Amino acid sequence: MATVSEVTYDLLRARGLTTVFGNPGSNELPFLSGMPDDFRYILGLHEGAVLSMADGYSLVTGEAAFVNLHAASGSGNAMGALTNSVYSHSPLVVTAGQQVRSTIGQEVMLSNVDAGTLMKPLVKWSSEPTCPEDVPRTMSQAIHTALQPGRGPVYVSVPYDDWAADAPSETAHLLDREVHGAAVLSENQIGNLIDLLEGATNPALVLGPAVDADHANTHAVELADKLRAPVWIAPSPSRCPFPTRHPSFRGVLPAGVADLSATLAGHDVILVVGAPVFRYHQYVPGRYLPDGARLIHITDDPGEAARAPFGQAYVAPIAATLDALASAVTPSNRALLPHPGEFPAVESTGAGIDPAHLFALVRANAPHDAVYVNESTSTGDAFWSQMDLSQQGSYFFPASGGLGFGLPAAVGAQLAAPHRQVIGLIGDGSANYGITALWTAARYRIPVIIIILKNGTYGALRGFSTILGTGETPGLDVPGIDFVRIAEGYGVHSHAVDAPEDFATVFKSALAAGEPTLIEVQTTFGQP
Ligand code: TZD
Ligand code: CA
Repeated sequence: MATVSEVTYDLLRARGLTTVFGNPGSNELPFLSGMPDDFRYILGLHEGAVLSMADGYSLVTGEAAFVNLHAASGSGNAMGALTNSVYSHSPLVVTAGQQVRSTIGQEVMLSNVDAGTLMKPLVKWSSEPTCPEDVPRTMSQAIHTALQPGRGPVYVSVPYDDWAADAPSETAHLLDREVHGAAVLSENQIGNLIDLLEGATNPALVLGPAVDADHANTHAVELADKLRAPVWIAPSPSRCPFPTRHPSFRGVLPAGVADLSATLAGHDVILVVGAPVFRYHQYVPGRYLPDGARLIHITDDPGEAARAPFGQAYVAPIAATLDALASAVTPSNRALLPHPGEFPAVESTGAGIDPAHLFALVRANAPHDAVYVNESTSTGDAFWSQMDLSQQGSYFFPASGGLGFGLPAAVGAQLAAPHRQVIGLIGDGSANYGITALWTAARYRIPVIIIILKNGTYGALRGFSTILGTGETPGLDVPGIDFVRIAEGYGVHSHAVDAPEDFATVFKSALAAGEPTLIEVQTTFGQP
């Protein structure tokens, strides 16, 4: 008779979850001791890094990823990172080891008291099975729940004495279960949307991360081309849904209410696809929409549709809907949009490299299909003005703004994408929250390139101190960090540069090296 452990591993294999991102403790050892040879364990040294590595992996594969953490303390360490996974809709199956079932109530060391509620505000679903026999079914429920539309992370706590128990014979049915989804908009609904788009004088498209996640980028281009309409990326973007050098591309919408509606002034129909309406950030009150505008919202997340404060929402799959709209809409005879001109000129004067100049050098030297994981928080405008992103899955940013995602997610993304170069663009503040992922990159020889933008400050907070009028506050600067020595301590090759030509030389050799490399770049900071 098979054990709970054996059936669970069979189930994970059947669902393609043979990579385990983890950091173990005593509660997890009985699970790990049963791990079959065709599984691989990727050790991370801090649970925030473990979670974000798994997230980066899942973002690239588009599939679920499996995480194994230690009890409440390990789970707690991962919770900050988990805030990003919620808003990136990452189907992470997060598990944690629990103390022996009969002792949890005594609150012995390492018992995860009330484990089912620990992650509740963040995860889509959370459980501790009520008995050992129900562990495989609970794990199956967790995986299918994570992957249902409105994807998101789930959590399962398993007492460690459950793994050796006999699994009921009927659990074998779990292995070949499938959960299919089929809802698409009706012909009538598509027809109404087409009428609206064709009847618009000046339509605009606003695209969000789900367009990229659902591989709908080319459908978005077709729709924009047929409508001859401008395209913005929805505010606070965590992915890039549209080619940044396409004539329709207008950049990222500002993340304040008044600024956003002012940017869309003059448009009568605004079609938002694959984004919440909206992920505002800075509080700039005002009117949600410009005069005379109607907003139509297409999302695959029922929660996004329900909580939006305005707009007509349709809950539907993104790629199928965009495809249907792009195929059915009559091409417009509005004027063609002009091709974008040259990239804005860049130069660096004095000590250090201007961030826009750095991005121009990255663009000029990196492969065209490189994957960028960005966690440099004061350089967004420079990034979007200098980069040429055209392929699906080229850009990731922490979806909830929780720092500590970027560096580990770049490592996880590179593990998932051996044929694309992954480049982490990480601020000298942000790097510290996920720095231990460097060790994982070295240990498993994951050839990611991490570029540290070292300006010695929490630049974005300096920007906010201007917006909020808070002036000079404590805790704004991070001088005196030597990332070259830190990286070498973890076993990663590293270089420090402060001149554009040196960066280009070092970057080219890193691209050729096929090994994890960190480049610390002295950058300049201009008050945003
Ligand atoms: N802690 C966590 C986990 N997430 C956060 N978002 C913050 C703190 C607050 N925070 C920001 O929102 S941006 C920022 C902090 C500390 C500065 C990051 O500095 P950086 O990048 O060096 O990475 P810039 O370009 O200098 O802003
Ligand atoms: Ca900084």
